[in-house]
Amino acid sequence: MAGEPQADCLFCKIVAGEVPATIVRETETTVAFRDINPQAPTHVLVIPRAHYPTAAALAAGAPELAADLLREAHEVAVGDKVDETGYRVVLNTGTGAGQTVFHVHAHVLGGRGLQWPPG
Ligand code: DGP
Repeated sequence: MAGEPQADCLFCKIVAGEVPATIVRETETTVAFRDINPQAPTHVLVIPRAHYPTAAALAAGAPELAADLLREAHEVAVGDKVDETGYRVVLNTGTGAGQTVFHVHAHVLGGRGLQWPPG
C-alpha cells in the first residue's frame, strides 16, 4: 500500500532507527539527516517517514506530505543558518536525474556558492 514501510528500503531503515544517521530535525511526518557524502557544507536530506519512491509519487499520493517536505527543507536551512545567503532544494526524480535511493528525499544544499545549471 502507498506509504507503507518497505523492508528493502535504506531510508525506511533510517526512519526506523535500524541504520544510523546524523539526524538534524524530526517531525511527526518527516526526518532530516546529514548526507553521507556531502556536496556542500550543508547537505541534508529531508524525507517523509512514509515510503513514496519518488517526488512524483509523493505529489500524486500525498500532496500535504510534499508540503511538509518543503517546509522542513526551509527549517533545515534556517537551522544551519544558510537561509540568508541562499540554499538549494533538489529532488532528483528517476535514474536519469541521478536518483539512487528510491524513497523520496529533498537534498538541502548550502554554505557555498552554487553554480547554475547543475551538472
Ligand atoms: P539521490 O542520488 O538523489 O538518490 O541521493 C541519495 C543520497 O543519499 C546521496 O547523496 C547519498 C545519500 N546516502 C546514501 N546512502 C546513505 C546512508 O546510508 N546514509 C546517509 N546519511 N546518506 C546516504
